Parts: sequence; structure tokens; C-alpha cells
Amino acid sequence: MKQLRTQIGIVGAGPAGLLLGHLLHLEGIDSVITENRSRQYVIERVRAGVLEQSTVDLMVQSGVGARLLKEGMRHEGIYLSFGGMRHRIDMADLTHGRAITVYGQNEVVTDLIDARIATGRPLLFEVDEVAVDSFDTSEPVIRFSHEGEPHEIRCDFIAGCDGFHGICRQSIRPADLRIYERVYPFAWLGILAHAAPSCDELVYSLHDRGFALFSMRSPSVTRLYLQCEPDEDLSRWADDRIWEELDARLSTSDGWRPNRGEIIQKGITGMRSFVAEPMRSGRLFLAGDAAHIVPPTGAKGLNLAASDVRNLAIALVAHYRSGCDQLLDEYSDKCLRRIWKAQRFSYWMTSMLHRSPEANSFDRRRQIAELDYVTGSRAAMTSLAENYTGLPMD
Ligand code: RFL
Ligand code: PHB
Repeated sequence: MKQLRTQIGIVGAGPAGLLLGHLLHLEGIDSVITENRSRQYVIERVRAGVLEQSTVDLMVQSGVGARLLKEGMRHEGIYLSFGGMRHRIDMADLTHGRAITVYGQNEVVTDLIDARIATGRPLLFEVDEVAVDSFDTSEPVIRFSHEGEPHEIRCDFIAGCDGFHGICRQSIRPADLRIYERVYPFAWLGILAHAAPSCDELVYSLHDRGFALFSMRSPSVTRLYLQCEPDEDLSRWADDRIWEELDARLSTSDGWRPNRGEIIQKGITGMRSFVAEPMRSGRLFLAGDAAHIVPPTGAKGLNLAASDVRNLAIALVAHYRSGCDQLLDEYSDKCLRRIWKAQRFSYWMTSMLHRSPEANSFDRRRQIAELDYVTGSRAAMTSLAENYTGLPMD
């Protein structure tokens, strides 16, 4: 058995775990990051694309923003499309200059892994049989096996950054957690295509055949999503059928539609809202998707992971610098206020833009009226813009 000792044991090397390890490193706090997947898998997993202004600011201020500033695509507006017309929301104008940046989660994770490796601090991929224990004592433990050898990390605190399916939240006694959840009766079929984006900004579209989203990853790669059935069989979606459906749902009467190109990735994403409260049990702190999930329509998941670990890092620094645990005690409540606002926004965007099988003709007319209002009222557009570009982290 190999024994290790660290200050913070971090489970999961997604955006939450890696960014936390980085922020702690900057403050001279030691950590070990354990990840059950391979480095390549973690980097190649296709997920988020939209960073809020404050996530960009956090990356830049903490010294991992150089490539993001160079390659990220700053977007000052988005389009809402319905009835064959695209309506632009000028987010920067409505929010005194705030914007979003399109930069793939793959790139964020790549930059954070590079930064971690440069510090020489441990980051262990492909660990197995991970378990967390004794977090109700002053010396919690993480156990796992790595390269065939059992390991034990003793630490001051555990950060559960192991995503929705991870083991950290599941290790907390059910009686100590309150769970809030909604599962939506639809999913997203997402593709990446080698095609130059035909529009400079994202297009969220509601069509009678369902939701569609036009996004991008680079000047030569388009990212597109279609609302589909929750149990959709990907093998039923030949490339031609995907393009026809995207054309039907996205093309507008001014002749705009997405450019086509070779499809290089396809996947289905379920839609769920989920919150576990509190985000702490003893010396185990949950952050990111381990504690909460939002449907992707609001583009909030990765950004919430960033704001959680920012709060956690600040609280841990206070603990080590001044022996004061007030911020650790306030961590869950502080995060949850922002999380619930993002839940509200993501739920609202999702219900405004998807065709629900439960909706009747009244609901469909009301949805169009909602879009008509949101794209016509400066007050409504301002509310959308301030939420989409991100509410303050403090
Ligand atoms: P992650 O990214 O799931 O990372 C958790 C890590 O923990 C590992 N793990 C374990 N490690 C050790 N031991 C165990 N027992 C473990 N179990 C699991 C996992 O392998 C993984 O590496 O969670 P984190 O760090 O909290 O980050 C959250 C974000 O990944 C997520 O919220 C976003 O991807 C959500 N999301 C979006 N968020 C945005 O902010 N903007 C977007 O535009 C956006 N678009 C999206 C999205 C998510 C999507 N999918 C596929 C779910 C679009 C899509 C399609
Ligand atoms: C993406 O580019 O993957 C993306 C963009 C906006 C969303 C969700 C995903 O709301």
C-alpha cells in the first residue's frame, strides 16, 4: 500500500478539479488530483463551449488564459430564431460591455492539465476503485488503486469534483443531503462538423419540429445540436438526415442556414436539472457537476463549476492563512445562491426553446409570445443578457 499525505485531496480532473488544484497551487496549498479516466479521454470528451465573462476573467487572472485570449472567440451577441427570423440580442450593449467567449471545454482542460504538469504537483490519471472515507474526522482519506498498486491519501479536506456520476456525492449519507431534480422529456443530439461557421454568433432556434442550436468551435469547425427523444438511437441518424433536420429547424427566410461539412463527432446528451444540498459533509466539499446539473440550454454548467471552486479556494486559503473557517462554513450557501439563479435561467431557456411532448396548442402559442416579448422588450433582453453573460461571482 502506497501512502500519500496532502492538504487537499481532489477527486476528478474535469474543469472543477483542475481549476481548484491550480488556484490552490497559486496560494502555495498542496493537492493531489485523482482521475479515473485517461488524460486523452478527459481532453477529447466533447462538451461545453461557452465561457462567461467572469470565467474568462478567472482564467486570465490566474495565469491560464493566454491561449484562451488568443484563440477564444469573443461574442457580444446571440440570436434567438423563431418563425423563420433571427433576432439578435446585443448582450454587450445591454450589459455595459459584457460578453461570452466561445472556447471548447477540451481547450480549457488542456490548458489546465498543462499548467498542472508544469507545477510538478501530482495528477494521477486512470485510477481505479476510488473511495472517500473518514470525512467526518479531521483526517479524511481517499483510497484507490493506480498501476495495480493500492494507494491511500490522507488529507485535511477532500474536494469532490468527480462530476454527476462520481462517487463523492454518493458517499454522503442520503439522510444528510436534500436532492432537487427535474428530468426533461427530450435530449440533444450534438455534432461537430468540419464546416466554417456561417454566422458569427450562436443561434438558438425554436421550430415546430423542435429546438436546434448553431454554435462553433473555431473558424473551421461548426457545433450543432438538435432536440431529440431522450432514448434516441444514434444509429437512426445518418448524416443526411441530421443535415436535413438542421436545415429545417435553423434556416431562416433571409436564406441563412448552417454550412455543411464532414461530421467528425456525434453524441446524445440527456437534459436534467439537479441540485444536492448542502454541498458539504464534514471535510468533504462538493463542487461542479458533482453537486448540480443544469440543462445545457443556458450554457452554465462549466461556468458554475468555475465559480464553485473559486469560492472553495478562497475559503481554504482563509483556513490555512488565518485559521478562520467562516468561509468554509458559508461555502455551500454562498454557492447555492448563484447555482439556483443559474438553475432558474437554464430551466427558463430550456422551456422557452423546446417543444415538450406534454405541451398543448396553448403552450405552443404562449412560447412564441414569450420569444416575441424577449426579443422585443429591452427590459426582457437585458435580463436574458445579464444571465447569459453571467451573474457576478461575488
Ligand atoms: P466533469 O467535467 O464531469 O469532470 C468530473 C471528472 O471526474 C472524473 N471522475 C472520477 N475521477 C476519479 N474517481 C472517480 N470515481 C470519478 N468519477 C468521475 C470524470 O472522469 C471527470 O473527468 O465535471 P466538472 O469538473 O464539475 O465540470 C462540469 C462541466 O463538465 C459541465 O458542467 C459542462 O460540460 C456542462 N456543459 C456546458 N457548460 C457550460 O458552462 N457551457 C456550455 O456551453 C455547456 N455546454 C455542457 C454543454 C455539457 C454537455 N454535455 C455533454 C453534458 C454541452 C454539452 C453537450
Ligand atoms: C456548445 O457550443 O457546445 C454550446 C453552446 C451553447 C449552449 C450549449 C452548448 O447553450
